Amino acid sequence: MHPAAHHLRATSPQRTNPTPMHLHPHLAITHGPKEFTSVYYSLQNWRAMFERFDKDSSGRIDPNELREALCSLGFAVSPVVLDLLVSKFDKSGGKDKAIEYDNFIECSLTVKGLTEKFREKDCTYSGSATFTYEAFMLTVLPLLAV
Ligand SMILES: [Ca+2]
Repeated sequence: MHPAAHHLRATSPQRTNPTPMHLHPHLAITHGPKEFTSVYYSLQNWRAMFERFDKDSSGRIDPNELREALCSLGFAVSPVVLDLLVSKFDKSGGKDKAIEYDNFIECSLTVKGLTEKFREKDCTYSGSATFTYEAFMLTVLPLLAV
């Protein structure tokens, strides 16, 4: 089991927060992905979201399902990035080209964190931003999935 899963299961199952995560852009600045999950999202919310996006009920999120999931969370990624995400978070060794529940949460939070950090530097939403080496490292390192 991934460490993030332990973290999630430690939260109260009664806790609910129906507000979509992209409406809380300020929260990711002070919380890493895992902390964000434990504080603001219950396991039930994630499970419901996973089941909603797992259209074929395969128990895994394939690239098409992931694209729709990320889109509905407010993140439009290119096919190349989508492929990279699936191969990075598919912990089955890459045979299935699909992401299991725990890794889907981690994937979503990583995309959210990275996108919001980028948007801090891309205030006009041009899709382009300038980082110094120092700023880049400080931005990306806390969000790397371990
Ligand atoms: Ca599926």
